[in-house]
Amino acid sequence: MSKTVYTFCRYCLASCGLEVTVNDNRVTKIAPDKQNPHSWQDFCAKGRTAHELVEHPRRILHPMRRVGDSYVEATWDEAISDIAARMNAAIQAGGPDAVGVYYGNPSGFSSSNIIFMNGWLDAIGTHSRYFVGSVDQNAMHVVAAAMYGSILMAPVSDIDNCDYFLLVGTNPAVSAWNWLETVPGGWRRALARQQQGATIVVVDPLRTESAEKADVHLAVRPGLDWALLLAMVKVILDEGLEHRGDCTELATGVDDLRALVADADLDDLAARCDIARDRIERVARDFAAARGAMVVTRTGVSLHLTGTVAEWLGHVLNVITGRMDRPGGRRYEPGYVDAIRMSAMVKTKPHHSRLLGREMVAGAHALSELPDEITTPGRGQIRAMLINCGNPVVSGPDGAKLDRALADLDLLVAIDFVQRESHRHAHWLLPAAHWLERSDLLAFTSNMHDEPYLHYGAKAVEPPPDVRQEWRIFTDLAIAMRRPLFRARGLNGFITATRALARLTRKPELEFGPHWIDRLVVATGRKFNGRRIKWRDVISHPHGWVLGPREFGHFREALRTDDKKVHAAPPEFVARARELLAGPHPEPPVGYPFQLANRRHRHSMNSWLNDLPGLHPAGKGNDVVIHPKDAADLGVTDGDLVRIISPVGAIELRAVVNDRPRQGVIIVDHGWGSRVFDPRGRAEPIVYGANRNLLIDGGPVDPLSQTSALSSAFVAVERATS
Ligand SMILES: Nc1nc2c(c(=O)[nH]1)N[C@H]1C(S)=C(S)[C@@H](COP(=O)(O)OP(=O)(O)OC[C@H]3O[C@@H](n4cnc5c(=O)[nH]c(N)nc54)[C@H](O)[C@@H]3O)O[C@H]1N2
Ligand SMILES: Nc1nc2c(c(=O)[nH]1)N[C@H]1C(S)=C(S)[C@@H](COP(=O)(O)OP(=O)(O)OC[C@H]3O[C@@H](n4cnc5c(=O)[nH]c(N)nc54)[C@H](O)[C@@H]3O)O[C@H]1N2
Ligand code: SF4
Ligand SMILES: [Mo]
Repeated sequence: MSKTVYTFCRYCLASCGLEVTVNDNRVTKIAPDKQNPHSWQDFCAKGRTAHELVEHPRRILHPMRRVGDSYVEATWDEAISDIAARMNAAIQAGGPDAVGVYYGNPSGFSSSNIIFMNGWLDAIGTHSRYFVGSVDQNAMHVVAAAMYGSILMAPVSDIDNCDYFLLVGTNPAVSAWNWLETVPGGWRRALARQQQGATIVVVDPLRTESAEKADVHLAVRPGLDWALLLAMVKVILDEGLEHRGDCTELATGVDDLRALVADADLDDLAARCDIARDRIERVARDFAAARGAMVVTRTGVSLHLTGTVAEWLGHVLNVITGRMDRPGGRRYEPGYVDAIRMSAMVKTKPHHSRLLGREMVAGAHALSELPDEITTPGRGQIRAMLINCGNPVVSGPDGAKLDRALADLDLLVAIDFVQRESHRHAHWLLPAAHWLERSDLLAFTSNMHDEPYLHYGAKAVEPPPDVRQEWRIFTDLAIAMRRPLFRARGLNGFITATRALARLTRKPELEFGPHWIDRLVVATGRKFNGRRIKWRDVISHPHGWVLGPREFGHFREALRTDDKKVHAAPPEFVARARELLAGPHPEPPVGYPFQLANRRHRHSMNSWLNDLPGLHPAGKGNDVVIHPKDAADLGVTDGDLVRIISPVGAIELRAVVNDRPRQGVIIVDHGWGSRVFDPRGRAEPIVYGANRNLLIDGGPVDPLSQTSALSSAFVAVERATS
């Protein structure tokens, strides 16, 4: 029997609408849903091949328990009771912090996963929470909290009215216009504006696909965006090009910015970022003069030791030139669920890490701290760990050190589809449901879409019988550990009662679960056209639902700062900027003359889709791109095997010689070199390419965001002999 299911892709925030053809519970085709009014325009091969992961020949289909060096299938009851007993024993011996969790990027695409995981972590009372944000978006959270009063206050781009795009550290031609915002077809819409006369400036050490289309490409020195952006702020303030009204009415702290730039020298800043002063001045003046303009900053800005200051200065440029909440700038989208207000209701006490004393960012500690927290004895030492949607050995810094620490645990549990690099020491592998097997309501990203949008993504197929969604696993663990989910006394008993009732009445919807929360969220959401949305309205819009036009004028009321103003110069950012200004110009350390840059590929998703048969048909793996002049100095030619060495690791890859990187910068794509194991069939692991994050020292971090220098590490390059 064939049917068509309309849903959306949950690989990246573009959230493309999909038309999925299903035959006998098997997906036979995935196409863009062109009836989706909002989000199908970024549709790509990753969405088109999504069912290949569902049918992965190495997929984990039952809970699997480690026995010696191999795995055996077990029942869920065995898995949950063993894990619960071992976690309780760890807590008994070392306190609640002895149980830790790492949650990766895909967890953000399932609100039920995040909500119930936190409910379980609260039940335990552990602070040992590690989040992928510390390898990508913490800088944004830190800046949003300090300037706008909420870690979630991420303004969205008003592309169709923009005349001047200043894109810093982003390659939307490949990664789509998404990162705490969903702007469907954003890059194509920006190019359409360019056709109508808009200017696109791309700031990137690499000549990327986006840079190639730009009117201006500023090939900044990696990690030096702060100097470039500070120079632009200086030009604007010194020359009186700022938006007077917003600098006094909307924002506080502009005088502190004036004082900061008064102490900075344009030639010094230009020399630091290695962009000619006159080019900086021209871009700053044109940006300030444009009718509609925006700065967009992304991972290229944040994955450095100076990431937060650069992220902040990007926001500062928008604020002081009057781009907030104005056409062509960055808007606040109220959406139908006010996630910002909801998150403000969750009061959490600040927590400092045991060993380094660093405070949590966005509710979690930094991944770089995890290995020592596992291996260093003392009360609170992590002895049991759960990895939820993550591959931190490949995605985070110093994978080898983390791998050694994970091997040292008393208990490691991974919830995933297949066993990847980070799960190789797991004592338990728990099979997760893919989003094609799961219904999700787009709710908590409601403020991140570039128009008010609601979509209930129905599941396309039933999961294999022994595969479970994360929320169910966390609920079962809380019950088995006898710790009340969400710390709500009596809730576990209530859940058990609803389960019994659901069984008795054969009405599964009576069992307490995320569908209760979805309905509550919709019922209490914002009114549109004077009335609240009903659940049946949600269901009757299978292609997604644009709830109304884009509106301006909600930004001010949404600010969560005490004085309802934008804080343009948070003292900790100013202090860090002064520290950087007082510091020396960057010099490569002796013996490590190159900087290691990173790229994404349209057909890769961080570390986890690369092994699928339908992606990368031209050949799987990564290589090292070297500038022709550097290659000549090294005696390297195209195709040579090259060794890349850092103080913490070494990898070997084939060289590709071209002038995409600046001289002195080499490119190695991240996400490769992750083994995929075969716990069922026991065949050899599959692996393509090398893990370039083995070269990244996890020690140094941006003091404000705690993010590692994933995109500006210094390395040495030499020809390998074989
Ligand atoms: N050098 C360098 N490093 C980087 C980056 C970079 O630009 N340069 N980018 C960084 C960025 S932006 C990010 S977001 C991180 C990503 O870092 P992580 O989130 O730690 O890693 P991923 O590679 O996304 O791996 C996700 C894992 O989740 C599994 N998974 C997918 N969907 C589900 C699901 O629904 N349920 C469960 N249980 N599991 C699921 C996948 O199979 C995979 O094993 O990497 C970062 N690392
Ligand atoms: N196809 C695909 N799409 C994705 C993803 C994916 O893995 N594959 N991942 C998704 C995720 S999790 C995220 S967070 C977003 C990320 O979205 P983006 O941040 O747009 O990611 P990238 O495409 O890696 O672009 C970052 C750019 O920053 C540049 N860069 C590196 N260092 C510097 C620097 O010091 N200064 C400046 N100015 N630029 C620098 C890099 O060369 C690169 O071109 O993409 C999402 N979309
Ligand atoms: S992975 Fe591709 S299809 Fe899926 S949401 Fe992102 S851009 Fe769209
Ligand atoms: Mo990310």
